[in-house]
Amino acid sequence: MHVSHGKRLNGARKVLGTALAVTALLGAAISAAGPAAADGKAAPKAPAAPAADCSAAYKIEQTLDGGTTWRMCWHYNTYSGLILDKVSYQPKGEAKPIPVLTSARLAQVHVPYDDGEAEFDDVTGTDFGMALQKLKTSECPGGTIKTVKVPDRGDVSGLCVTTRARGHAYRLNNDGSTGGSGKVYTGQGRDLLVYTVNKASWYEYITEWRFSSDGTISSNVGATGSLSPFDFDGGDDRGWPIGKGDQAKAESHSHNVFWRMNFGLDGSPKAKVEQYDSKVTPPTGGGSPTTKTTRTPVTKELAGDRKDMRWWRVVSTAGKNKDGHPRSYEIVPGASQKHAGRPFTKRDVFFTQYKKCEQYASNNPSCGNGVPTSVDKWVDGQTLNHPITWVNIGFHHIARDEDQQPMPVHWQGFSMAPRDVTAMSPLTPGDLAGQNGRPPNVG
Ligand SMILES: [Cu+2]
Repeated sequence: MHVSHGKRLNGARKVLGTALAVTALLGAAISAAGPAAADGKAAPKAPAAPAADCSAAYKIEQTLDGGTTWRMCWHYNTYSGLILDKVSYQPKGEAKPIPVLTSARLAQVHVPYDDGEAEFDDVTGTDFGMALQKLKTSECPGGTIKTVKVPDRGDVSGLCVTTRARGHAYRLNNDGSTGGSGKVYTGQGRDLLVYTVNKASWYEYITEWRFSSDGTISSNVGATGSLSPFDFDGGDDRGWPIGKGDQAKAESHSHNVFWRMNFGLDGSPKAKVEQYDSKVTPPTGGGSPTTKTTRTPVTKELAGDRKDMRWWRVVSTAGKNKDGHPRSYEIVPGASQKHAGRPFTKRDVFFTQYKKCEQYASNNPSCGNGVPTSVDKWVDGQTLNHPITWVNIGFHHIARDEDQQPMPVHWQGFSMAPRDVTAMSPLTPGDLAGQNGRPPNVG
């Protein structure tokens, strides 16, 4: 086990009390009362929402602009904290919710300090899940704060469900000169936001999930709270002076955040993974550059690296849109500073064949003795037909004076964008519903 708990957890004990810290150290990732056991009673039947069969307290449902409805269940675990289950998407015009994700969650926050003396797995190695923060009403503007049953801590009002404007969803000046109506079509988008704040010693992590009216899902982790007070001893090449002069150099470190997604597109765990690469060839002499895109089916487990013009998608084997195209979700990583320090941080994405005990990207507690504990080792050539998608987004944090106090939130994350989930944009105004595919000749 490479994780050195040392100074960080000493601090955590002080904050949270010995009992909590010890429970976390023993690795008791107890699922909080889940949907079925929420109150000991049978869950009421969900009305007309087959994709989210959980009791009301564990159900999230939100209709957004354009008539898009997102539905999901949630539960809570003392490692990852918030876990989303049975996420479905129902844009206007779809008779039934389209199942997208069977489950989605944070799978690690790995924090190595630059001097090599401290390295933390904040999700599995601190009190992350236990230290769910009670949210003030003002932290969940326009929304509802749900109560979370945290093992050994009781009820915490810590899950915010709200909506937020995201600006322009689309705009089209359907110019009369090109045969259009001369009308301007435009819409402002809204997102469903679901988030919690978990404390990991001095840091506080905001885990945010965002579901857009256009079918996009994003997750971002925002780090705030305080810099570690025990790490003000960074040298010139490993820290940054914080405070007067250069007496105290806050030690630089990375936050390598991992997510784990179990897709369930169209209700099936079976899916295909594809990698796309585009190669640009500059013109020889006159003419213009050309670009060729190739599709590589990912038939076996993969540890993947990002590259310009490379992307991946998870493709449904169970459903097609009304154009006859298989539904898929594309993985869209955000800005990342990949950390080369560990085999599991060296790669940007992993696609592994589903195995129940493989839950955390590193320091995985649930596979038992002798089984490798990190995601890189699970990529061992198995055929991929029930892929689990892992995304790693890194941030090298060189502190700055502004990080005190509290530290402004720094965000890192990724998106999953719908690709051919619907035959047209789910937000297409009724007037334009006929404009699918090659336009008719215009005079
Ligand atoms: Cu940091």
